[in-house]
Amino acid sequence: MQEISEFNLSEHVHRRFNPLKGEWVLVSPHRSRRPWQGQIEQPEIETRTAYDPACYLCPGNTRAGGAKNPEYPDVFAFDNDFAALLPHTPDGHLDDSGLIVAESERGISRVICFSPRHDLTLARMEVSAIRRVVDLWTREVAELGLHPWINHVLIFENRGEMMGCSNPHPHGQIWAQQSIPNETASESEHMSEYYARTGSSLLGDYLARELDARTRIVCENEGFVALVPFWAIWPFETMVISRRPVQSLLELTEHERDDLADILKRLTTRYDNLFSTMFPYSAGIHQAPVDGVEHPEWHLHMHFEPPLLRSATIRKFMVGYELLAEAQRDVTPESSAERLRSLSEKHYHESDA
Ligand code: H2U
Ligand code: ZN
Repeated sequence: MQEISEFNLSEHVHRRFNPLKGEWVLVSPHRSRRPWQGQIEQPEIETRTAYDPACYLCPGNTRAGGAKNPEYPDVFAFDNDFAALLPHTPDGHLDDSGLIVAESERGISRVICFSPRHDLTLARMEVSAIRRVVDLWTREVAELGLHPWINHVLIFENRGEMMGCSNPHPHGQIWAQQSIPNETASESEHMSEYYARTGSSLLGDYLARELDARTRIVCENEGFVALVPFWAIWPFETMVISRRPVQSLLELTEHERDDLADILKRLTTRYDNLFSTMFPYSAGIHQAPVDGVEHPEWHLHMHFEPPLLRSATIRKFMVGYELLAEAQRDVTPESSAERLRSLSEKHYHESDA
């Protein structure tokens, strides 16, 4: 009979708990060597030029909806021409025995161009240019939050074709709306419960433990820490957490805004360097609802959810067990953090030059 050794997170199958969402993830560390004869992704070939006359987002060009972009020098925001959320939806709801339920939803969808340069990404922009993106995000949150009927603002970026990004021009989106969507509602609930019980920030206390352990940290500066969360689902998932338990972007000091720009550049550069490719991801900023109420339980953070698994061509699929039971991962968060930590913060594009 095979002897059972002592339980060990880097060897034995286990489930990890995500206290932010109250969900579990199955970790199967022994399984990372399984053969792959399935779909191979096409790595994106970077052939972009600084200006593309056919791009809807380049300065001076006409967008798909007919509007003309200004000759913007740094960042540029506009109302999405194909908005998923609209400001003038009539109020209404439907409730048939709590079984067939619907509510009308109002919102505003914005598109944010990070740079006039068609060929750049956050990873390849100067920190001072990313700082302008941070400033614009902050302004947008402040302005959108002024609408009394807007309670939630999500800032996000889909990067790469694999993540459904429609255009390689560096850009992100903002969806501001009346309701608190599922992901934020779940985090809100768990942060509130923790705050009510302990009087402190769930993520602040979690971060203190990570800074002690140092096994899942990727990089850090005075204001922010980038780490692979203990409960990460995606192979190279990370979170960027503010050291100070601020509720939203609106509370960041000038210095912290610079620090956010700095850590975004360093983290996304490490991502690109991992497989020497423009690393695809969905990233988003989670912050307190703008519902006019104080949220001492909230702690600003950013999620990076990248699909790639072993190379630029093999991705993780969320199917079968993940869709029907719970999330599952093979490589441990600790080994992913170690790989990301060991990479250079000089972009491979610059090293080639
Ligand atoms: P994604 O690449 O993450 O899909 O974001 C691009 C958004 O830009 C998308 O929501 C909008 C699309 O509706 N868009 C415009 O508003 N105008 C355009 O001319 C092109 C794309
Ligand atoms: Zn462009």
